Parts: sequence; structure tokens; C-alpha cells
Amino acid sequence: MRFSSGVPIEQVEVSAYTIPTDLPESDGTLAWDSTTIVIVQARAAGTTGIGYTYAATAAADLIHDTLAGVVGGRDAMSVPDAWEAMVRAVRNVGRPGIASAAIAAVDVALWDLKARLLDLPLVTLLGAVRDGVPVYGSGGFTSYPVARLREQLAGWAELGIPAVKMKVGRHPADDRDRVQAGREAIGTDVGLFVDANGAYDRKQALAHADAFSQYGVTWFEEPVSSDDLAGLRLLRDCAPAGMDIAAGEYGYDLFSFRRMLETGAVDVLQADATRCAGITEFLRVGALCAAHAVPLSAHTAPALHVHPCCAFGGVRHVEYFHDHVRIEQLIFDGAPEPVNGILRPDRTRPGLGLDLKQSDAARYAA
Ligand code: SMN
Ligand code: MG
Repeated sequence: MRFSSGVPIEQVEVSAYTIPTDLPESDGTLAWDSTTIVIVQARAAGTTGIGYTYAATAAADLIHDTLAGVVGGRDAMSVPDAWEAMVRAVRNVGRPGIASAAIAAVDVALWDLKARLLDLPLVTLLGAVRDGVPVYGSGGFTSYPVARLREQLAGWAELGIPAVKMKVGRHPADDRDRVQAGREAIGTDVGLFVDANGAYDRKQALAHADAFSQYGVTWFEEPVSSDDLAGLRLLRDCAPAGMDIAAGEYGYDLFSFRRMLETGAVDVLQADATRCAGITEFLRVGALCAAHAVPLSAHTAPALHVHPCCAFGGVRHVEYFHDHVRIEQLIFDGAPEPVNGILRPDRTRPGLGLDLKQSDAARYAA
């Protein structure tokens, strides 16, 4: 139902930018040399909100062809009304994947718009419970020569970032040596995380868990496919003490997160507001985590996640992902940087605190 009063959403515009990586990137199961960001600008009462997702340009098409019309005319003060209408509208194309990413970009733009209309930082609109959230540095791609791997991980450690994540699983025979190199680069006081992106089978993953524990690895992400919830649970039960099993980056809706939690598949649940239909659903995933006494970790997009992650207590950290840090600094004014390993929303700016650098972004128009 549309509201007869309120602040009508007048316009929803979408653009997409494809930014080459600084070096070829790969993980255990995928390789890429560019990343596409889809940006939504939503306008009401002369104010523009900005939202984004990292997804294929097909998400921009869905926003342009369908979602813009669905949210147009709705009340900018009632983000969940627009969100529910978008979810209904994608029924026949399927909610997971592109559709959820597209909804996310619009939902985030609407949260940013509402906060700007009220002249509040988004974290204040959501209700802050803390000033900042710890980050972990993330990259360490399997395509990196060992020298670059060491340099990147050491760089984060020197910045005071308390933990770093590297990729494993592309060449399993090399993983032990690469993890050893990663540990040597950061010294003994920085946490070392690994992400296999589902590359191992169960027995391989168990053997690697033991090997990695010798180098103080405390986080093993997607040791097996995220579709294998029983396999994740097996790893969770059998991994060495002090090694958390994490997954959730392909969670697109509340039901998939519920399945992951109900099966006891993870020690820490990951969620990505740019994939799981935006901040509206991300906050509900936080509630689901609380009900299962499982901490939440935000996957990538640090400039966005810093706001909702300061609005509830059960968040372990935000992923300071090399690709997205680069892109967010390249095309936005106002992307926050961690100080002593803590990322803080800029409370002097309304909304997400991000402004699109139009001419810098235009060079990458997709
Ligand atoms: C990842 C993130 C974004 C793109 C590709 C891979 C990854 C992670 O699995 O968790 O950082
Ligand atoms: Mg991952």
C-alpha cells in the first residue's frame, strides 16, 4: 500500500562502473581482473541518497527496468515499505543473486536518503551502540607472488590492523608454505585468517586445518563449499581449538542464514549487506545471530558496513577488503579509514557520509 502523506521518492537513477584490479586476483575457486560497482542515487525533496552493490551490470538493468518504478512514489521515510515491494517484484526472476544485489543497492540508497533528509549520520538513524568496529585486512590473493603477499599483509599489520586474511585452496600443495610466509610477514601478534572459498573437499580441509593451526590460524573461511552445511559442521566440530569456521557470503535472504545457523555450520556468520538485499535484511540477520548466540562478521564493502555494524552489539569485525577499499576510495569522497584497527563512521557527515566523485567515476563507466 502506498502512503498518501510522507516524502515521496521522486527519482531512482542507476549507473555502473567497472574498475580494473591493480594486479590479477584469484582465490581458491575464482579468478578476476576487474570489479563492477552498481550505484543507485535516489532523490526525494531535493535530497539525494546513494547506495551500491558489487555485482554484474545485470543488477543495474533490473534496477532500471523494474525496481526504480516499484519504489518511485513511495515514502522515503518508510524504507521497509519500499523493501517489501521490491522483494515482491522480483518473485519471478528469483530472489537470490542478482535480484538481491539489486535490491541491496536501492535499499542502501533509501537508508542514506532518509538519514540525509533528517540530517543525521546513518549510524545515528539506526541507533549507535558503539563508536567503531574492528577491521581485518583482506586480500592475500592466490595469484599474488609471495613477495606481494608478504608486503600486503605486513602493510596492514604496520597500520595497527589486528588481523589479516589470505586466500588458499588454488594450489593445495603450496598452501602450507604460503601460510607460513603470511605468518612470518605479520609476526606473532597479528591474527591470521584463511579463506578457501570452498576449494577443498572435507578430508583435505581437515588436514589443512591441522597444518594451518601450526601457524596460528584462528579463522578458516569456507573450508568446504558453503552448500555443504554438514561439511562445515564437521569442520567446526573437528577443527583445532581456537580456529573459527566462518561462512555466509553467499547468503541472499534470511532463510539461507537461518539454515546455516540452525545446522550449527559456523562459529561466526558472515553477511554482506550488498548481497543480502541491503541494510534492512542485514539488521535482521544480526537479530538472527543474536538468537543463536553466534557473532556476525561483515563481508567486504567497509564504507557501507561500518554504519550498521556500529548499530548492534554482536558484530565481531568488518572485512577491510583490498578491492573494495581501493574502489571506495577511488570513487567516493568520505570513505573512512581505520585508525589503530578500528573503523569509525564519520559522524560529521549525513547518511553514509559518501559522495560520488562523478568525474573520477566516469572514467570507469560500464
Ligand atoms: C571474496 C570477496 C569478494 C569477492 C570475491 C571473494 C571473498 C572474501 O570470499 O571473503 O573476501
Ligand atoms: Mg570469503
